[in-house]
Amino acid sequence: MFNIDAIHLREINMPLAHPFETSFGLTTGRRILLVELEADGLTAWGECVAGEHPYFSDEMIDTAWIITETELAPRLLDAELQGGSSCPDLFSQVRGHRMAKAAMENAVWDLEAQIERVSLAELLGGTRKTIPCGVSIGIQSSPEQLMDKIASELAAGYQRIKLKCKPGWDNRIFEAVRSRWPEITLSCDANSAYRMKDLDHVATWDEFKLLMIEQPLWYDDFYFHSLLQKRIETDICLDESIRNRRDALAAIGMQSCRIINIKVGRVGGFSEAIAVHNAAEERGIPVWCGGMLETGIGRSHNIALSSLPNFSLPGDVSASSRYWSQDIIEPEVTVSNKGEIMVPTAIGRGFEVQKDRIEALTVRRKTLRAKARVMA
Ligand code: OSB
Ligand code: MG
Repeated sequence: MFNIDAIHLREINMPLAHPFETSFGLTTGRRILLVELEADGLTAWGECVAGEHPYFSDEMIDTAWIITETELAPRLLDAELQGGSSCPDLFSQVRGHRMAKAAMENAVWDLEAQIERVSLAELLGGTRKTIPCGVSIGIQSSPEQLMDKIASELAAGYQRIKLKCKPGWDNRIFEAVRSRWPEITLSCDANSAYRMKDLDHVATWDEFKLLMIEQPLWYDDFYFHSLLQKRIETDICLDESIRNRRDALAAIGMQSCRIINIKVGRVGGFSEAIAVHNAAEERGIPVWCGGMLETGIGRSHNIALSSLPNFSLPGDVSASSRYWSQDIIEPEVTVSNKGEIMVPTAIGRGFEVQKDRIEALTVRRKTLRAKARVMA
């Protein structure tokens, strides 16, 4: 059993090395909520993946901040913790706000790994020594620019290319890519940009032999995805729709998808991410780890999660340098020329947090401390 002595919340602002465009909008820089826990002389970290706007999900950094400060932090400071797995019950009175909860819970797992003196990957039940990596490539200003990007990511060794798409940036792009690279592992992610009137159109994508089509329809839908999945051969992968294990069971049961993207923030933390992973594994559904343009803190947590056995497809977890001119961890995350990241075996997350750098990037902060505890 352990207690948390203090929680430091901060917002850091970091410009992206390259702007990232999806069907829901353009991101040029990130406003990121970081959670730092102090306990018995140890320091642990969590990163909230909520965006600058509520465009990917209904959360955003400002809602995450207020929920963390007013609801989650007081509960955590009052608690006797067994470990990260204590958090879901602790936070269950608060509905939704899964990205806020995940940042807190993941920091507790980060702490637990240090207390138990094991790697975070081992604590989560990971078995892989390396993880296979793909990249997610945003919508570009021209097809030529996209082709150049793909060429350089393939040259770097990435095992799978995922193209962000939307109406007007789809068939023409897939055709151009397939005519230059007929054999590469290729997928697409629509971030909910299509509707039922587009079904015939989406059905034409079978000819591009995509590994999967990620979240083509509404962000909160299972039923219409199941109708689409019946119409096409290509596997559908759900991202936005899967909020928890029950959603995974619903989607698998309704055959709304044949692959699941797990984002630890989207499902509310490592406990639920492991539950989704296990539910999918038991039903023969492969999973992969998604990304949310994380700094090295969230990235290191994604690497640990990706070491679980059913993360059998290349994920969106890629090198720090694709996002940041300078990351906030040491060493930065690098990818081998075979498109793999080594899973750290050191105690904890396996990457040192650069506190000086974080201080320099901080624009807002708040510290919450535990009330004096009466010794038993
Ligand atoms: O849908 O997977 C997504 C980035 C921000 C929000 C949603 C998504 C993404 C990505 C990029 O695809 C993943 C990454 O490189 O971190
Ligand atoms: Mg996605």
